[in-house]
Amino acid sequence: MSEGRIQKALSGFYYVDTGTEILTCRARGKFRKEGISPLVGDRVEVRELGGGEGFVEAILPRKNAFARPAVANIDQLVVIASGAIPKTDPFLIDRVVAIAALKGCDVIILLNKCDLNSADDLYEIYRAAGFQTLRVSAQTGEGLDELVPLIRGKLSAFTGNSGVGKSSILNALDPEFHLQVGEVSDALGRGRHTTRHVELYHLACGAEVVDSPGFSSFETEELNLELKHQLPETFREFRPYLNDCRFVGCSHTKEKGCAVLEAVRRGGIQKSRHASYLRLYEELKPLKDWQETKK
Ligand SMILES: Nc1nc2c(ncn2[C@@H]2O[C@H](COP(=O)(O)OP(=O)(O)OP(=O)(O)O)[C@@H](O)[C@H]2O)c(=O)[nH]1
Ligand SMILES: [Mg+2]
Ligand SMILES: [Zn+2]
Repeated sequence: MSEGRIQKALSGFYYVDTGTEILTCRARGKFRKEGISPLVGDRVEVRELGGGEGFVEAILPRKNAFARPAVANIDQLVVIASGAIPKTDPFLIDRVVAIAALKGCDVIILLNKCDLNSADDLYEIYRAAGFQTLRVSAQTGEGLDELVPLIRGKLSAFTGNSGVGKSSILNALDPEFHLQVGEVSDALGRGRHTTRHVELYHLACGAEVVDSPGFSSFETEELNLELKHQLPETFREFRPYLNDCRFVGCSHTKEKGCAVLEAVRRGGIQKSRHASYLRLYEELKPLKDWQETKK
């Protein structure tokens, strides 16, 4: 038995980096029965079969795990967005960010394509909410020197809607990289889902980054009861106000004397962030405490 880390997941195969070689592995059937899937970033025990092949026998305890993107043990999530072609809906960002907060995972907001559009609205929203927010361009290389120190020595996962330039940023960060990038050409500026699998890359600058397929629609799988119960806390800038509402159990949606709503009125909380909170609140409402949620 040897130990390694899953570097890539593709078509039912897991490519496990043992430090000396990459083994092409299948996962034991027991994982499927238990409803667990090995993830890129997982530390695993593998049984070698010879010829560079093996079986994933066990998954070692995880620091964290995400369904979207499908990764484990990351140090931070880099949420990539764009002010144009495609213009990212802040709700997409807020949703991912809430899930990351629930899992205690750090987030960086990276606004790409600043050569096309400086994304001032998004920049203001996330900077004001207290996120590390950077503007970059994969096209011109602008801002990338600020990004490098934030990802060096860490395992980051890039996520964001299709076409925002996740793969392009990796190509721009490392001249050795030639990842496939897609066109964003239809009228709605939708990406084409160019990246089709999840893979961990080692960059020359000393960063490890997982690239993954972008999302186009809202995934519901991660909306669970835990998020329902902790939703206000997952909005980091709400936290200073949460004990100041007039009513215990305030939902921060419409109550009189709600300190969160007051902060929104006074500009201490961005309207767009509270709008996302309301949308998530409504989406989570139907989840009942007795409902089993998927892991
Ligand atoms: N002008 C400009 N275009 C960019 C920039 N970054 C990426 N693009 C273009 O945007 C398109 C999509 O880029 P990708 O890197 O494939 O986007 P992605 O986020 O990896 O997309 P998926 O793999 O589908 O999730 C390509 O045509 C890129 O050339 C940028 O900073 N400026
Ligand atoms: Mg891509
Ligand atoms: Zn309140």
